[in-house]
Amino acid sequence: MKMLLAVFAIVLFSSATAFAENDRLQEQFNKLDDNKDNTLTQAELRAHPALIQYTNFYSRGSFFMADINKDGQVDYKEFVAYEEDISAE
Ligand SMILES: [Ca+2]
Ligand SMILES: [Ca+2]
Repeated sequence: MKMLLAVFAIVLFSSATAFAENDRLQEQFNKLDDNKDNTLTQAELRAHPALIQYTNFYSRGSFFMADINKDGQVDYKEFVAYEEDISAE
């Protein structure tokens, strides 16, 4: 029974962290998206150097790597995919 409780606690804890992580990314994305069109441009990223220094977008050329469909903008899906890909290392 103790074992079961421990497993349950771990499952609860990890889903809570995953949720918090998504929340954090969404918040970051919203702050960077100045014109609220749900996509990030290079200009928007450049306008927030203090914010992006804690993301994977800080390095040069990262914008082009994140822009999977090469439309010149990073949408939320691309943003999350890029952030999670690199921080999962
Ligand atoms: Ca935008
Ligand atoms: Ca794109």
